[in-house]
Amino acid sequence: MEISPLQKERLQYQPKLPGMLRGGIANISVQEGEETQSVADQEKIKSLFPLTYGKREITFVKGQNTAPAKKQVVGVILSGGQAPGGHNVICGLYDALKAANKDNVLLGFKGGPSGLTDDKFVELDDAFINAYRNTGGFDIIGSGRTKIETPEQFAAAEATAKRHGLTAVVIIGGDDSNTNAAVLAEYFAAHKSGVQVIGCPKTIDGDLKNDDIECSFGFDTATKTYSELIGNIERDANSAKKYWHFIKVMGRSASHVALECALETQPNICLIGEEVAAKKMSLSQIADQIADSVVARSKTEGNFGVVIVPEGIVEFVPEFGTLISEINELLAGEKTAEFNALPTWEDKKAYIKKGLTEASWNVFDILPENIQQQLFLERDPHGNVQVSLIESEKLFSQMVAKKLEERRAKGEYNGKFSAQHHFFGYEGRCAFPSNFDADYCYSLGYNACMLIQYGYTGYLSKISNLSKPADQWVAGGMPITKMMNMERRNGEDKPVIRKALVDLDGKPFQYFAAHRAKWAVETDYLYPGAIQYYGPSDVCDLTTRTLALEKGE
Ligand code: FBP
Repeated sequence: MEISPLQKERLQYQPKLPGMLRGGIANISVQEGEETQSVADQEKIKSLFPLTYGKREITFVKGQNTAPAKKQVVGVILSGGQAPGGHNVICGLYDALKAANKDNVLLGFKGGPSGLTDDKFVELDDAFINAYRNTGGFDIIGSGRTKIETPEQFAAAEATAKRHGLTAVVIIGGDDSNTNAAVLAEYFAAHKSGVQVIGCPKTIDGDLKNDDIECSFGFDTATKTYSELIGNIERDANSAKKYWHFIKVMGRSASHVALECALETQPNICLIGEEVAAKKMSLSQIADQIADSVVARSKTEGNFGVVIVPEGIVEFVPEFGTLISEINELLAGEKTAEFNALPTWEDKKAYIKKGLTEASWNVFDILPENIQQQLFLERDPHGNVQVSLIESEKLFSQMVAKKLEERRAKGEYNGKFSAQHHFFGYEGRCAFPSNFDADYCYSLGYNACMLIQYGYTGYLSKISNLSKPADQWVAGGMPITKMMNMERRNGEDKPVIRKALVDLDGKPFQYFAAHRAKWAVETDYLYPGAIQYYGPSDVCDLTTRTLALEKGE
């Protein structure tokens, strides 16, 4: 297969490991720390995870490896959305397994968790692995969003494990997938199947983080990719001075991606969903905030600007949330068919008006018609509105246009407003991992092997001190149950890893809040440029602004 010159070079890149993992497998010793407890709902979580709850924190140190010599047959799964660096987790895991014992085996289960239940696998060897080093994507074995949750699925996973003599499974995934890893670990422990389960923290959304996990992998590369593009658009906007660009960025619920891109590019406006919710802002207030910037800039800088909109924004707008749940109620069960059978959009609107409260109808009524219709397009298997399909970048630009015409009529605005729309999501999920993600991911995989060797289960591979150079990184493990609490999901209380939303008191948001008034009016754009893989370390190994600010740097 033909490969690009950059890919050829990247295949040769040797990822950096934390200092304590650099002396070879024989020289990695373990230190156990404090016993742990879950972040909340301790009694409940303990009762649900009697065998894996409360285990100790783990740190690896330089020293004599005392792990029992045992042949390992490990299965690895990529779960959920792609994130740059996933291949390197597998490469790090493979290299450590082979360094420990060349007879160790690594099986890649294909297409996500269903690969384990359906026993679809490939045995990974040097030739296979070498073609994927430091590359983006999850195509090495594919990914999927199947959740292992029914008794039949657990039994099928156990049968696969028995068939191959698996000693461990490594699940590379986000909060839901690692919640699943904890449940699977407990299941295997209860069935005395001898299979350990280790998780690795993945998601470009950056919402799998807490006191122990400083960031999920992929966030660094994805936000750098989006920021490069946003910077390029800013420069184009500042050159032509004729467009307002509305840019939606991925991040299903939390706004970490939008915030990081704003810190890297200093746009005129960046909406943060968590702030919208905290201040209970309405759609109209948000549109006014953007219109204020448009009006002010039209008088000084010109009729151009850049607005970043997080993908999950509308869910954070309280009145919109209420509208969506009323629509979900209104069309529950058979009522969807009744609604779909109505011949015209006008008939449908009349049906909706009858079924909504007055407050929600008023919100619905001010939406542009294309957005109104998007609310009734595709629905998920539970019959809910798929909020991520709503083109919120267009929603806000259309609302702003309306606001500006009102202001023009009052003599408050005399500019020209022309909008361009963009959505940056998939283009960032499979980029060549930045040096940071390449190093971090390789270390996560290598470290997962150490956790397996030392017999741990229900742990998340943990690499910390990430804002420092890699030789100062700290390798270890954290029981997944420590990160869990009880939450209501689909009408039931479920144990889940707590999702990290943007902390409005945290330093990244505070920095943004302290500067945004100036950015809204002036042209203070920052142009980060493309990810650099070769060159000075202060460019190539740079971490995110979010991580640096969180660490007080
Ligand atoms: P994960 O949480 O599985 O990492 O996926 C995150 C994400 O990339 C979101 O940013 C986005 O909303 C979603 O996946 C898109 O999912 P899909 O690939 O199924 O369209």
